[in-house]
Amino acid sequence: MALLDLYDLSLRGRADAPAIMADEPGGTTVSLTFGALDARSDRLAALLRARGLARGDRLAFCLANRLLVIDLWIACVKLGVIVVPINVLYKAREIGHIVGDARPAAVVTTPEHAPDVPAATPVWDADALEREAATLPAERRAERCDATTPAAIVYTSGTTGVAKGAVLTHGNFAANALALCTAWDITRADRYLAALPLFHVHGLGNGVQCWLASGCHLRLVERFDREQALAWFESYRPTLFFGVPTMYVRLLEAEPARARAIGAGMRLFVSGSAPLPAQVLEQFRERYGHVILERYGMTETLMNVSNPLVGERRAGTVGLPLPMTAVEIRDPGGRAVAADAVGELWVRGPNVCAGYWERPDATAEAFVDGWFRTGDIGVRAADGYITLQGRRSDLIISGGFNIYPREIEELLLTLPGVREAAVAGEPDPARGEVPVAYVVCDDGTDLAALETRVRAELASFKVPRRWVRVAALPRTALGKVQKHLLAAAAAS
Ligand code: MCA
Ligand code: AMP
Repeated sequence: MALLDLYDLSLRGRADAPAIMADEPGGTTVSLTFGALDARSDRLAALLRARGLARGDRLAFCLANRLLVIDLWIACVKLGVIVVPINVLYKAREIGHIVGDARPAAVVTTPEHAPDVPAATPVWDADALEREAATLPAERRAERCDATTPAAIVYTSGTTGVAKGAVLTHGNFAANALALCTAWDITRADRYLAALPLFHVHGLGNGVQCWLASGCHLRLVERFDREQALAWFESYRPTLFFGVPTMYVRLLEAEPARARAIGAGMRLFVSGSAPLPAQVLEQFRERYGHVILERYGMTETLMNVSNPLVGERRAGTVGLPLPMTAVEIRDPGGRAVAADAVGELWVRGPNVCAGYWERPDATAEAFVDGWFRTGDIGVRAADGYITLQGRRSDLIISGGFNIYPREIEELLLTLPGVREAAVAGEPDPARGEVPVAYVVCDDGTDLAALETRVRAELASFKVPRRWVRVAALPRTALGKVQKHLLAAAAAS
């Protein structure tokens, strides 16, 4: 299945229908039909081609949500160019790794982030690109792509602390869109409020794909803002919202009457990327009159499991496998376990990525006989509902953003005065978890100075929220740090 054929049901089939309203840098708001959107990406594709981009080349972007990100995505799908999204919160060190690994022809970004791009890689200014594309004729010259054509390389950190690129194909995105539109009954009648960042799979792989596949209407905002979120709901009157649990915690701040009125116009609230606490689901139901639908996915697999649209949305569970995706719970030897027994989730389906970019070792480790090992631990009840119970790695998820402690620990160990360091997650009522640093350091080492260095080098959500000086790290006889004992070691 070619992804563009799916998009064309909307881009061409519904050319005169309203497609998108987007907040643009500078404060303007733009509205476009699907036909106008199609023309914009044709123009941009012509410009990218003129700049030498061809099928299989990579093009990175480091941008907050704006229309140009959508144009870039559709233009690259048309050209068979592989999109490499970069989190706008990343600093030079994190951007440098992705750019060095994916070797994009250029990074599209703003003057703010340009200095963080390695000097050898061209930087294309987003505003200039948009202006120049607008001067070109809108003529469709698309490549013939198929399900196996790579569409994106999305970086996701491994346990090594070094991010790996998951190669997601046209077929992966199409399968994900069809599964979600079917499971959640997304149609052209929907109105989707898009507040998730477009540089991650939740916003890009679910939001944008469901919108283009269904032909519904999308309202794009630059980022989720707790002060403005309610006003967006009231003025746009969406029917559909996808969010991370932190967004739902923030939405609970609404006055009951306001929340009820917003809920009355909504059809479906979906949560994912991190566990949704059962009490948040319950408080949200009381306040908005909706049971949030929780689902489970990964960058490497897009969406795997979802609570049902019709039927019981069971708090604390992620529901049942999505159409076309097989899920098995297996023991460490790779054998499927019985109902209610704990094991690792293995998944297989057209949604699962082709492997890791130029990492045959990591690909071979993750895939066994066509099954992908997620690293997530869970159980399946006798009636099929799956509950996640943890992860094989010590990943921290804060506000829906992933943090690998190893990356922070490795940085800390390079700083003067630090002898040993361990980073662990601590529960947080709004963000789910936040990172805490435990350090063994020389007398006179200033923890505030360490924090300043970390803030300069890493994305803000990775900066430990608490710094604890300890005499020694708790270790096993083999020398492995026992992270679950860190808090106790600090108290003693
Ligand atoms: C957060 N910050 C941002 C952004 N988001 N800065 C710029 N642009 C953003 N988009 C920074 C702030 O500067 C601040 O840094 C810190 O993050 C917290 O921001 P705050 O305003 O206090 O917001 P919040 O109320 O805590 O909410 C944060 C958020 C954000 C909006 C929920 O965490 C977010 O957008 N999360 C979504 C992540 C996501 O899309 N994950 C999907 C991954 P400072 O602390 O320095 O002040 S894909 C995935 O996991 C799989 C596939 C799946 O299953 O979906
Ligand atoms: P990422 O690498 O950003 O794609 O993050 C994927 C990870 O997020 C998964 O492996 C899970 O550990 C976690 N995740 C996604 N959805 C959920 C959910 N609904 N509940 C708990 N964890 C989730």
